Amino acid sequence: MQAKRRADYQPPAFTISNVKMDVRLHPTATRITSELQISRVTEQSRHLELDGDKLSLISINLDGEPYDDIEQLDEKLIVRNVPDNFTLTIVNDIDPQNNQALEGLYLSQNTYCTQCEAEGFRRITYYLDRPDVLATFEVTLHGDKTQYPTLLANGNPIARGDNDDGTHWVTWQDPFPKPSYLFAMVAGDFDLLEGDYTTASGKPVKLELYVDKGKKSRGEFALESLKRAMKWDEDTFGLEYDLDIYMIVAVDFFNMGAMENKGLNIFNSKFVLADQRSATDEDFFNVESVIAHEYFHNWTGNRVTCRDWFQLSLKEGLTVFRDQQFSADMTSELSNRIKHVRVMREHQFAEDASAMSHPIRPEEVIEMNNFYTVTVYDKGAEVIRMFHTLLGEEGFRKGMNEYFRRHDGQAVTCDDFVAAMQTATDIDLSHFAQWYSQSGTPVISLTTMFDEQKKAMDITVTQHTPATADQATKVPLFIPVAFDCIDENGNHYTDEDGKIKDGMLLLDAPSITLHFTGVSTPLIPVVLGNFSAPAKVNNNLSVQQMLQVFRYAKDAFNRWDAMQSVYNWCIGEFEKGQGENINDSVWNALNAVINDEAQNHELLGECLVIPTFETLCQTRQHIDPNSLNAARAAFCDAFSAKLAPALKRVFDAIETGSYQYDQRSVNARRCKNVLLNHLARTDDGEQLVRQQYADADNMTDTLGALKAAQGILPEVFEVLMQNFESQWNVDPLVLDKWFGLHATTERENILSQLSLLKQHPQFTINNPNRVRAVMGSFAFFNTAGFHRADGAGYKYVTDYLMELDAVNPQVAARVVTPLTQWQNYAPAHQSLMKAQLNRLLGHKGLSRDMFEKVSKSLA
Ligand code: DPP
Ligand code: ZN
Repeated sequence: MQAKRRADYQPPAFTISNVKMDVRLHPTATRITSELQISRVTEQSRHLELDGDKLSLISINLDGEPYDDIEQLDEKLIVRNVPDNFTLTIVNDIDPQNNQALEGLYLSQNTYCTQCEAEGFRRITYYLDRPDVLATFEVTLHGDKTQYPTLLANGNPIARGDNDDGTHWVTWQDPFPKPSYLFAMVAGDFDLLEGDYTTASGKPVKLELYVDKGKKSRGEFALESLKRAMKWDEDTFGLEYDLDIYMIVAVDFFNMGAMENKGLNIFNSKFVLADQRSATDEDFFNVESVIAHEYFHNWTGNRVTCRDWFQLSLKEGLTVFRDQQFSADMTSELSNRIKHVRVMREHQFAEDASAMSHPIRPEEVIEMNNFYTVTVYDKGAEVIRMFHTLLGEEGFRKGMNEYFRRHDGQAVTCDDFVAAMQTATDIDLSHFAQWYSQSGTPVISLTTMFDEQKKAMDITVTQHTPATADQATKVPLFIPVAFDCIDENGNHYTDEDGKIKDGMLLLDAPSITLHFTGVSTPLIPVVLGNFSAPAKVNNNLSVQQMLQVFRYAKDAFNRWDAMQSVYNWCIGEFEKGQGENINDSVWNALNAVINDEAQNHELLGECLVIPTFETLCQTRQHIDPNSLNAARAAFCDAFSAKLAPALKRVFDAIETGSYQYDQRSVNARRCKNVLLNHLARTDDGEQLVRQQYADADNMTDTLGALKAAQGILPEVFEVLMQNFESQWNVDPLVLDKWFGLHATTERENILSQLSLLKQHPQFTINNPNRVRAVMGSFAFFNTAGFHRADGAGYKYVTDYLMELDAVNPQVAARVVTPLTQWQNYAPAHQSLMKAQLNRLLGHKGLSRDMFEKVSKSLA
């Protein structure tokens, strides 16, 4: 299978200015008639090459006449010897019902819907299916009137009527030229929530949210979130919505989270439906953030789109940054920042250390669907955040204005974005732009030299990016490092030469030495405040110094991070079998943290979360997963045993009141549930868990009780889980939580448990949410089960992936990720993991998606 390279980009030889499409829906033979206005743009070829996949071609006309000078290849249709300007009319059939890959047009339960990004439009009709071909679309949908009363496509409805055969039709027109990946259509029978919005310049917009029948009340929060997002984008970036109507449709079968199709977003119902009883605080947060993300794409993605798919981060990194800023404004800056840093450390750093390592703008791709990654999205957003840090709020806004002024209506590159930003700053961004081409996680190391006599201290800050699978040599990057320095009494210092400006050191060389004077004891460097760059830090602090950072650092993120380092150190002691090295001074300090921050539910809640196994892996090598996991558990046991009275006191004092989704209550519930997790390991555990489960008036607390019991109180867990299942059996989204909890429970017989889950009447391999809840959760988060020493966990996942790959390659290629990240583990695990990857590679009919990831991970 051939890789495409960014360097080989060629502009299209032809372009399409207008598409007129007629769609007659039928479960197994939907008829598409598409009339394309085509012009030659370069002289490079006499033949037109269209993309098409799994289509049955019925006829082709050129300027109204049947045309037979064509050639049909596997995924191409070549129309030979075409004139410079012409109309091509193509008729073809497709089979939505048997489309289980969920790309192109498919049936989700009884709803027809589409997913075209990245290359799904070619499964609907023959087309120049690439983002730099922009056309206006007019689409007429015909469908059964009773079964599909709602017929939707992009843009505005311009006509509708009835046919003689019991079907009806609606014509939609989208005046904005768009690439095919933003095409969408939907047919179904829904409950509709309606809203209105008036833009800052006074234009009325109709808002429509389509959900499954009976789920209307669960859509209200999403609709309100949409209004908040529209307002925020006007206030923050001066960006207004441009069509008369904005529609969102929720469907149950969806590969991604949601899709920003012009004027017609299609969403995984998980990111639309939320109410107090069925959704957790985290679900509410995610709904608001995904609704905003897709809305923000209307400018960063749709109005200005990508020239080619290598530029994906142009729209995704930028839009993730925008949704992060929005969420921080709607909720809280600190908990948002921590949430995103966790994603970076748990998943992005792991990706960068694996065979799938790639820069935020990849160089080489076999299957584009494999590049909707934490690197392109989340590291991409971190790069945009660094622009924001370097340019400041005002400069960033100025750069964004320039970006839209230059490129509205165009398909552009990451370099175009950087060039627009360059107009708003005196800093030369050419060095900074290396972040687009270099993969890997830079490590920032600090070494200190204290001269007691001169009362002086030097701190040398060095950067190093280790080689990655895709790039052997690395260059020094331009890294904004937030820099503070404290002494043991909490006094703050800045360097003599003023290299640190406004608390920021621009590390633009392999290393920089900072000089400090007037210091009587060694200083403690406090770096990367607010996670100012996507990097790791080697700071060599003692545990006492980490605790001082927690006490004295100004930056709340640094304080949280110091606690993470303390826990990481403690777990390290347990790994060495020296848990007793954690002496009373450490336990007393932890006790003081709990007491001192008892009122600060937000900070305390975050600070009491012990780093996950995945995070711990990022600071270790040749890991024996089971020893590390056991050391972590042993520390958690010691933590709750030593600190029980303080934990319990704070737990008892937290009043969460009756359910409200507001920041104060979210913080209180979060803190309470984190405390419950620790208390579950104490003598009071069982009673507290049962009590909370019984009293809960909301899903956050219900789930909090179940999670606290999981793996710690097995009998209580079983009883409560049975109760939960009987209550929520008919609610697929809630049942996914139940599936996920079972799949992540560490227990000896987990594999037979997984087999039972797969036989559950509500489980189906065709629904990505269900597959992710069971197999995804197991592979990603059940450390003891997945990493069993006998390799049975790896084999179980592999067997399933062989089955899944034939159904839905995109989802299969996601779930395989943990197996491909074998590099970090001890040799015994490496060979067991590679053995399974080899089995996959030898599997007949492996998809392009799986082939790319598996073959790269074995290369
Ligand atoms: N729907 C995906 C997202 O919004 C891909 N565009 O990120
Ligand atoms: Zn996106």
